[in-house]
Amino acid sequence: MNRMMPGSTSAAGILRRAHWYLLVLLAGGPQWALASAEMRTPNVLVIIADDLGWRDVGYHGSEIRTPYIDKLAAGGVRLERHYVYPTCSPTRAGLLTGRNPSRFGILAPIAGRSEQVLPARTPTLASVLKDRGYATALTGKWHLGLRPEAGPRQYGFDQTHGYLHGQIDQWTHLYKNGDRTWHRNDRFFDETGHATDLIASEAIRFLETERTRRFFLYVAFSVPHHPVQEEERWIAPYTGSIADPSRRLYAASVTHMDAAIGRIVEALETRGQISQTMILFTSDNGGQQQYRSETEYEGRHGPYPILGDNRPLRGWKEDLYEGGIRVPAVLYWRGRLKPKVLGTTLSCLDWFPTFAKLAGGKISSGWKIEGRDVWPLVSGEGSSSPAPALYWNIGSAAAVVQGDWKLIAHHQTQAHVELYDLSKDAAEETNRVSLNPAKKAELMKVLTQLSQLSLEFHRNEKSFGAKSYAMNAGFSKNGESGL
Ligand SMILES: [Ca+2]
Repeated sequence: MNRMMPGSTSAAGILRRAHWYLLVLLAGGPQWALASAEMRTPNVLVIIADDLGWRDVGYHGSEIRTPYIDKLAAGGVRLERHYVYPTCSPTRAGLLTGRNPSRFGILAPIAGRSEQVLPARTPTLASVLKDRGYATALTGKWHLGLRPEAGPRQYGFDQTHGYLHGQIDQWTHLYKNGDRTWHRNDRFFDETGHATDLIASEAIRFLETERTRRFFLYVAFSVPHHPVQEEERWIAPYTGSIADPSRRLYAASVTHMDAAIGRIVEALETRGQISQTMILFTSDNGGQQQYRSETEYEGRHGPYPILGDNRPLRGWKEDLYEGGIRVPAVLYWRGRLKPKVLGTTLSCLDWFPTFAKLAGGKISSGWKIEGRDVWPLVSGEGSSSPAPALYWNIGSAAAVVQGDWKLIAHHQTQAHVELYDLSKDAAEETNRVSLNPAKKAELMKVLTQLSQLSLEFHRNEKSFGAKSYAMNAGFSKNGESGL
């Protein structure tokens, strides 16, 4: 008898054969379709360090040990000219929206008790991926609205954990003025542990959740931003190699974060998700030179005379020199992206359109996205459009990078202008304004054009200026948690 054999030639056999093929199709078809979809739509994991300098990673020659970040760099695409904004909130706004943060009036960190927020209903990477069926989560720093009602869940994240403000005590998780900020899903709560460990553990809990959907996980560490508070086990390895105690603490915080990143990557490997997950690692701005305050955190922390290291780049966090805005960054997708070092100009604005497109998301022209899809460039699978001119506005100054040239215009110093040829002078030592007046005029024109787009925002959204809000019991360290 050949009842289930497909080789039968009788009429009944042909029918049975058709049935057999149908069974094969039903059993194998959806799996094949899923495998195909997996190649096109990866999970997205964004890991962002806070104030990590250019030379604060092992693969850039630092004395700080970052073996797990180095492993991502060695196995992924090293982005050696990846631009961000010189402080926290602007970079996070740009990364999540693909638009210049000045379009939202976000020129500097949202601090104190400011009511400034990312405008409601702004499309974000999270909302676009959520619309594509992704599970979306944030753990760590938000910094695009300091109150729970302007937290990540209003902008496309299914779940959130961490802190809303720009900086926290790593152990108490209170903001520098004592306000509460540590929360889960918009409810303030208390959790015991170092922020680095808590953020990594939350990320791993999310990764270990059983689900059939793709995910977008945004992991925003609180370090090496001050206050740098580390246990002896992280400091001890640097006792003999770093003399300055504050730099030693800083190094310990970076290595601690690196180990946390190692835990997250290991969780992906253990669950067999590493080859289906695109990982972006970046810093939000350049390293900070030093920190001292007698009032913040009631004067408990610091002074820290030496923190980050941006060498050989010029300048620090808050500067428009390369040291403030050009940061360590890596794109990693095991088995999909070939390792390479990429010196092409990229921007944090590029990840919104790149990841959205990979996920099959649609971007409306009405969103006025300024980043570009750089997948052809990073993957080597095609040619990418030339890098557009990049624009910065930090209130006291504005800058533009076009090709190899950069112009910085200081508003508050009698229109003092600086011009640098980054191809010959990456350290920005020679101001070429008088040497090349034609290039200065060309870039001033570009800068003026790019600044016009921000005026449109300020005409329409006057209500989004920074305002102080009244003391709210919910923000007191002794107050009740919740909205
Ligand atoms: Ca920062």
